[in-house]
Amino acid sequence: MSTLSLFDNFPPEIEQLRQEINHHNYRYYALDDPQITDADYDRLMQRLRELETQYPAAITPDSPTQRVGATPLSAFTTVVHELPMLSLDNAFSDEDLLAFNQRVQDRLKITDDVEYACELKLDGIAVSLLYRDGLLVRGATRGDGTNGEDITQNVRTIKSIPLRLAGTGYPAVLEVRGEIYMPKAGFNALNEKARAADEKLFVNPRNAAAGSLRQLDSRITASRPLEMCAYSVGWVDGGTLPETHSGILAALKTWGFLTNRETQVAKNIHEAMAFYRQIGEKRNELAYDIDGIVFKVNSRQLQESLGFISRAPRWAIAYKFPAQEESTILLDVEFQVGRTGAVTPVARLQPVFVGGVTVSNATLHNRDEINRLGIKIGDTVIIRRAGDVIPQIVQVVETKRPTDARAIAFPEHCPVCNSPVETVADEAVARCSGGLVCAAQRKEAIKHFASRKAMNVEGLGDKLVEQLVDLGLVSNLADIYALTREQLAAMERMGEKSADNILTALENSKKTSLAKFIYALGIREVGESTARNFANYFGSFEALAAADQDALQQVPDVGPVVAHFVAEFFVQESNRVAVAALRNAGVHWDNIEVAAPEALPLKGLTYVLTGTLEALSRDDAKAHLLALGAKVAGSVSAKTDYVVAGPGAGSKLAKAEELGLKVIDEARLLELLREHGRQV
Ligand code: D41
Repeated sequence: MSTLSLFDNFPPEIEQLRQEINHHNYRYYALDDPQITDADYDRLMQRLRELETQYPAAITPDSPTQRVGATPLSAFTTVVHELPMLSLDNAFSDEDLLAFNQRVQDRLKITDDVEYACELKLDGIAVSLLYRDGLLVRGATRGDGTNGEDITQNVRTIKSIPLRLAGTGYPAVLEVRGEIYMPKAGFNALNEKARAADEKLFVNPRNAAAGSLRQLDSRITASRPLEMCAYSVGWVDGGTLPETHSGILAALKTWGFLTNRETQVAKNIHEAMAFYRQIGEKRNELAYDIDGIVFKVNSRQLQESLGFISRAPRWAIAYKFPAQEESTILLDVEFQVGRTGAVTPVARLQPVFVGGVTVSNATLHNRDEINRLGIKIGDTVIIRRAGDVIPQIVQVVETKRPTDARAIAFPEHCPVCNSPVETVADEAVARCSGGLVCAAQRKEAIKHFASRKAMNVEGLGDKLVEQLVDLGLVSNLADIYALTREQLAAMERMGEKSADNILTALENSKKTSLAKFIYALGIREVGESTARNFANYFGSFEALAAADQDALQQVPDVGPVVAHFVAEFFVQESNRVAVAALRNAGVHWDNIEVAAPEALPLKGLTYVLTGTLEALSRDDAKAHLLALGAKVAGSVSAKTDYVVAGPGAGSKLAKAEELGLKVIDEARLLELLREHGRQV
């Protein structure tokens, strides 16, 4: 189908480019080990497109340029699976799993250990891909296992699915089965975009993957971040396959499929159980959602003797993890006021066990979110808690709405200080207009000021700040430096000893750095690293306070929004007064000598810090490097110039060595910093 006849006379570069691109796809997806940059890959694709525009007759359906179809379908046609796609039996406890192993041994009449292939159970959509002579000819959903839908046009757009198999030795007919899923990062980005455009959000990555595959227009599917991971084979003809399941997965990898890299072979059910726990612990850190572990008897011969029972194989089982979604009831909505006055609706829920913890609150973000969900008090709602993120309400079960469900009234006045709540056009957030008149905003401002990364007043925690503000002992930032031993000792759960400790901590906090002081002020959108950039750029507080918006935007990573908030902060008389009061109370720092940015000695160099540093904290090491003009990145890539590796450095160091990057230790870093006049 793809071979050209002898009479065709196209430049050989076309076929060479296709082979080169397919090779890089294989390196990228199957091996997870790219050899070229994305930009170089794009250039190869661009060149191939140019040539194909020049020689349209040379275009073949398996050319890497031909992933997206131009004509939308009017409906999906039905596919009858040649071999039914089976389902999986579930286990919910160690006992269930041991009972499964026992059944396997009993059926096989053995007492020896059974070897299991252990795979992550990806939470996506099961699909079948049919290859004839190495060419992808059909893609279908699992459907009910017997009948699925033909989604060939859509699966072709997924770059981890080879249009033409790589390597050699594949059967003439090969049906590959696997899961199409959307990685968490892609899902979040997709929903972020939908939120900005005021469109309906996807409930979870699985629904997003399903919705993306259900598109009649494959151009939409192509725009969605989907991946496919191969986990078994179906119909096979004209060839043989390895004797074990793990062998089949290895073969699929050589043919260009992405296979899950966490997969392991356990020599018995106990090792399998240990694998379940090990993955359970890092479930949240994985780049994609999983809902359990699938254990498969590794020997295909044993699989065959075990056979299957009503739609599910006797040789496989899915051991589920705790669900990340559960339904519960919305009991009430309360409104919290944050440091910047943002009024955030918080859902009070009937407690429910989800994602491994009991959840009784969830954020509702803002007024738009309430409208978007169409939620009322009394509703049954679906809560999702994926990883360590704040639990979210993702859906309302409208069919379960009680007749006395109440609408949620968004307050027009601040629930704390009664000042009007304002909404800026184009902004989803409603804010209390009370500023520092509002006790809630004052509390949050003081908590932030005292926090570890700001002024670091040890012992001045959230509860204490709340009491001090409620009693009127503290109403602005500088007031904390006027607190007396008696006042502090009289607070709940405080004694004279702790009062003294806090007084000492307050005294110690007065000596700070310019960066920490700027951060401590809690200017909107000015986080730790932005504050550090301001400090290093301006060198003194006076210079920062005097800068206009144009000058502010010269600072690395500062755009018009941040510049606006900073300028606005210094325009307000009350803020200038607050800063003066803090300096009167004795807060001080050393100014920083600023060099012209082009003169910075480490300009243009990117550092990555990994492992433990002993003399410096990682934050301080980073601050020094930034001050010298270097960039400090979180991950190692070809763009990294130096990796600073301390004891315990792991994968980043390995990657650095693989890429042949320069690696230095902490002693060398300290030397370097001193050479450039940093006091360390
Ligand atoms: O990752 C998965 N979701 C997954 C699903 C997996 N890793 N392996 C699977 N293996 C099978 C058998 C054993 C029947 C070949 C599966 C599924 N089935 C499956 N997916 C949807 C229904 C069944």
